[in-house]
Amino acid sequence: MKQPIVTRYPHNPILRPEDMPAPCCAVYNSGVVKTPSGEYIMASRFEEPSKKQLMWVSRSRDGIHFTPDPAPVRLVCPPEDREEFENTVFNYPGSLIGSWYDPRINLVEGEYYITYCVGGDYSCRIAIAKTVDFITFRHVSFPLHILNRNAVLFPEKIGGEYWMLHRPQNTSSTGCGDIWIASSPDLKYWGNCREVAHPEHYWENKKIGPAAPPVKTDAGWLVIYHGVFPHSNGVNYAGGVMLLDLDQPWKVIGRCPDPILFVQEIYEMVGMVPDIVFPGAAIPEPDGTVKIYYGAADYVQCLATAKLDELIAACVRAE
Ligand code: BMA
Repeated sequence: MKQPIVTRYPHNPILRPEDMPAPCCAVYNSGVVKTPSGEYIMASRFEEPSKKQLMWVSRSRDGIHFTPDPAPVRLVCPPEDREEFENTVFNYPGSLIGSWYDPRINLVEGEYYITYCVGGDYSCRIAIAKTVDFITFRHVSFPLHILNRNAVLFPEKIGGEYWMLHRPQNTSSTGCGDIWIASSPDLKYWGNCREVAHPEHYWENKKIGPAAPPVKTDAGWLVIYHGVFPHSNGVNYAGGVMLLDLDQPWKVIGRCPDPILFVQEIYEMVGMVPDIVFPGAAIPEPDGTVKIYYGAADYVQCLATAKLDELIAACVRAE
């Protein structure tokens, strides 16, 4: 058996419902960023007892011990888009009415953008917001039409355009869910959509979607993604890794055939939804390691680490 390239933090979970300053059913599927001053900021999916989903920010000096803010994130919208925003985010029809969830934090051209999902399975949309203080998130756009989710932004323009990986909701050339890419001149109007990758292996054969915002490396854009296996008793989520071409990010240039992170620990098996590991951030550190943040069992937030060169090698070996 191959050696695992991902190591879990031994004292996982790093954030649990009981750590939060308000009644909480679950806190998970977080996006994380490391600021230039070395602070780690985490935006988590926060489930109220009412089942309403909010976003809640926590902060840390070491990337391990996080202190939650006293209140959830405030989502605001400029007046010109407010009607569409409120109808989409606060009054949207679907199974998750009034829900905003699964935030990713994207540092794009030096500014912080949050990509997140609104609506339920049959009405989900991607939303983009911008923040400077991680207290207030200001609405930027709803890229693309409904039935898209899991968006992450590339940290810089490529060929003069912004780029976003996303997952159309359970629709694709293979009948599963694929990773797609779109580009935009301004982060508001999106198009130029094309398929990047579809499920290729058993462990991901129901669907794959972007997980962490892409990390630029000499070998290509490193993308941690999630893959879903249709188990007889539900679904199993795992994390995979692939490399995209630096100049043509719709081209896969390497992909690890095996999951790098898969359900093994009890806290990943027991929660609101069993058998889920759902990565949302990959933070490269100066010592060559990468912190991988992931939600477990739709209940708690966890941390694992890997070496950047081993993640790259795992993709390249596959070619
Ligand atoms: C997806 C999203 C994720 C969740 C996963 C497993 O559809 O809702 O937030 O972690 O299902 O339940």
